[in-house]
Amino acid sequence: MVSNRLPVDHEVGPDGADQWRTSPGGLVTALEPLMRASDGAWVGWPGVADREFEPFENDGISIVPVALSQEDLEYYYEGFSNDTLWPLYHDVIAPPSYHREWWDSYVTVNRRFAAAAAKAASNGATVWVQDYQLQLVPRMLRQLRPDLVIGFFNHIPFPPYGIYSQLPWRKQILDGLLGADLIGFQRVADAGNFSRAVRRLFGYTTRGVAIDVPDNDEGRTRRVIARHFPISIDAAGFEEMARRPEIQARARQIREDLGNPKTIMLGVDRLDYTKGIGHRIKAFGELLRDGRLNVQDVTLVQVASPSRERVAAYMALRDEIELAVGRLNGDFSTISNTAISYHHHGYPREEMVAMYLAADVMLVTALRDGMNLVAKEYVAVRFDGDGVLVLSEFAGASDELRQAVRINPHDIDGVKDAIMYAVEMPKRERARRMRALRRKVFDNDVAAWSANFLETLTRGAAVQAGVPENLVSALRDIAAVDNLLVALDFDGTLAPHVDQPEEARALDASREALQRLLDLPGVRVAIVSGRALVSLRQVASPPQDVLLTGSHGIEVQLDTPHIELGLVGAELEQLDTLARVLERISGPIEGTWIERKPAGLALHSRLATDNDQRSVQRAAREQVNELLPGLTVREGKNVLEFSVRSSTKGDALERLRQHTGADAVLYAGDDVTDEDAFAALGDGDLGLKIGPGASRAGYRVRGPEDVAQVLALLADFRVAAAAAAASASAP
Ligand code: GDG
Repeated sequence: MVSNRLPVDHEVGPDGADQWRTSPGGLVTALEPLMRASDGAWVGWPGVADREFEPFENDGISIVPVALSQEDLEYYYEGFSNDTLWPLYHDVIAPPSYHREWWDSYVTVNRRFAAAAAKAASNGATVWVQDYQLQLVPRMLRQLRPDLVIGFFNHIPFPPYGIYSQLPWRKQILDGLLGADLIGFQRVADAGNFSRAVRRLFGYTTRGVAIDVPDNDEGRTRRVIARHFPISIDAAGFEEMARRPEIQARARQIREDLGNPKTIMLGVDRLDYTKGIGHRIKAFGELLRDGRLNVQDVTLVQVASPSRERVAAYMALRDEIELAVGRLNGDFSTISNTAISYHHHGYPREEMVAMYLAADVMLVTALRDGMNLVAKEYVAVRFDGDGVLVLSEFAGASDELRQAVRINPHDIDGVKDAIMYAVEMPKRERARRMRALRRKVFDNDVAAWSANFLETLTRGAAVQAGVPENLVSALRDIAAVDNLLVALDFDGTLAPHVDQPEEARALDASREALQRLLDLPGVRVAIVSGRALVSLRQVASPPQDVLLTGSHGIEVQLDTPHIELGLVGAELEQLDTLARVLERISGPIEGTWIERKPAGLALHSRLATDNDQRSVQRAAREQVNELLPGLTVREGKNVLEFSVRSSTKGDALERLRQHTGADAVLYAGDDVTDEDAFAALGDGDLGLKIGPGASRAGYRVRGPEDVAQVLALLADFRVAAAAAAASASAP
C-alpha cells in the first residue's frame, strides 16, 4: 500500500522515545487483515517533517516511512496537492494556483515514494497507490519494477476535460496514472472524465472501461482499466459503536445539553470550501428569518474539523464561516437557545457517533465531493431506523444513496424546502427511507470495496510467478510424444521487452534450456516472430538447428542457410506495381520515404508536415486500393505498410508442423499476434500465454523468466521419458 499518510501517527513518549499509534480509519480497518496475511508493507509519510525513520513492524504490517522536509510539505503537499490539484479537481470552486516550483517538488516527492515502494515490494507483488497526491507513482513504479501489478484509487473527483485542461502538467499527470493496470474512481462520471481526457490529450483508443496504452515503439499496447469503485465505510463497526449503552446515553445527554429542541440538525465536515458549509448556514439563516423555523424548536450543530490551516484559501474560509455563524447567532440565538452550535475541533470517533445518533436531520451540502463518508456513517449508525439524510447530488454518495432527500446546494430555495421537508417528514417515511439507505451501505461496506478493487486488479493483470501445477503435468505428458515441436515467440517470451528493439536478447537460462532440448532426439525447436528474419537472426543469434519464421510467417528458414520467401510471379508483379505507385506519391514530398519489407513496402511520413502526412497517406490508400485491391494494409504511427502476401503466426505454425512432421506442438507467446498460432493448435498440443490479457491458450505464466523454467522442465521430463522408454524396451 502506498499513501501520502501512513496508518500510524508518530508520538513522543514520556521518556522522549519515538512511539507509534495506529490511526483508526476505514481503509486501515478494511485492509489490515489482508495486509497481515500477505506480509504487506505500507509506504507513506509518518506525519512529522524533517525526520528519517527506519522501516519497522506494527501489528504484523511493515511500515515504511518516507521522509518529507518542511519545504516538501509546503510545495508538494500544501502547494501542489492542496492548492493546485484539490481546487482544480473540485470544479475550481476555489481558484487553483499553478507554480512550477510546486510541480517540481511534486515530481521529486512522487519519485521518492515510488523508489520506496519499489524497494519494499517483493517479486510480482501487487501495489495499491492511493489518491491525488501520488498520481505520478504508478508510471514511476512501473519503470522501476515492470514485474509489479499496480492499482491506483482516486478518492476525489476527476474533473471534466474543460476544467482539467487548465493544468499545465495535464499530460504528465495522465501519463503517470496510466502506469497503473487499474485506475479506480468514485463515480461513473469521474472514470468517464478521465477516459475522455486520455482520448483528447493522447488519442489512445478507449472502449468502455478499457484504455489501450502504447507500450513500445512496435505498436504493442498494454490494457489499462479505468472504472468506478465507490468507497465505503466499516458499517458494522459504526453500528456496533452506536449500540453501546454508554454512547446512547451520551446521545441523550447531547440532546439534553442543547435544551431538548424538537429537531437537531447536524453537519460534520473538514473545514473545506468543497463542503458547502456556507450554503447550509445561509439556508438555515433564511429559514429562521422567514419564520419557517425557530430556535426553540431547531438547533444546527456544526462540527468543522480543522484542516489545511496553512493554506490561504482555508484561512479565508474559516473567517468567512465564523463570520456567518457569529452573525446568525447574534441575530437569532436567545439566552436559552443557540441557533448554531459551532465547533472548530476534531472529536473522538465515539463522540461523533453519539452526535449522529442524536441528530434528527443530517445535512450534507457539498458543492463537490468524491464520495462523502459522513453521509454513509450517519446511515450506518442509525440502527433505530430513524433520522433523515439531506444529501447533495454533487457528492459521490448520491449515486448510491437515492433514498436521501437530494439537493442542489447552489439552489438555496431548494435547500430550504428540502430542510423543511426533512424536519416535517412523517415517521413512517423516515423509517422507509432509512431502511433502504442502510441496505445500500451495509451491502457495499469498505471491505467489499477493497475486495472488489483488488479482485479486479489481480484477476485482470496479475499472473503468479512460477510454473503452475497443471502446467507441470501437461509438460510431463507432452514430453513423452515421439516427435515434439517447441515453437516460441521471441520478444516477450524468450527475451524480456526492452525500449530499443535491437537490444532485445533471450535470457541465458532460456538459451541453455533450448540447447538442451535441441540436443535431445525427436525434438525440434522453432522461433516464430513478427520481426523480419534479418532482425530476428541478429537479436536471437539462434543455434544452427533452430527453425526460423519471420514477418508473421512470410519469411521462413527451415534447415537451409538462406531465407525462403517464395513469392510467386503474381506477387512479384504486385510488388513492382506497389513500388511504382508509392514512389510516385512519396518522391516529391519532403520527409517521406519508402522502406522495403520482405513481401511489401512501407511508406513512412514521420518527418513530413502534418498536412503532407495526411495527403500522402490518403493518396497511397486510394491509389493502391484502385490498382491493387485486396492488399493487406497495416497502419502504424506515421507509417502505412502494404503487403502482397498476408500471413499470420498461425500460418507459420502450420508450415512448421508440416516441415517437422511433429506429433505434438508446444507454442508459447505473449502478443495478440500469437493468438493466431494458439488458434492453430489441436488436441494434444499445448498453448502457453505469457503475461496477462485475454488468450485462447490453455496455460499461462508470468514472464520470460518463467518461460525459461518451463523449457528446463520440459527438457528434464524429456530425458526422464526417454530413460523410462529405454528401460521398458530393454530385454
Ligand atoms: C476524501 C474525499 C471521500 C471528520 N471530522 C471528524 C472526523 N471526521 C471524519 C468523518 C469521515 C472523514 O473524517 C471525512 O470523510 P469525507 O468522506 O466526508 O471527506 P474527506 O475528508 O474530504 O475525504 C471524500 C473520502 O476521501 C474517502 O474516499 O469520501 O469525498 O474528499 O470519516 O467521520 N472524525 C473524527 N473526529 C472529527 O472531528 N473522529
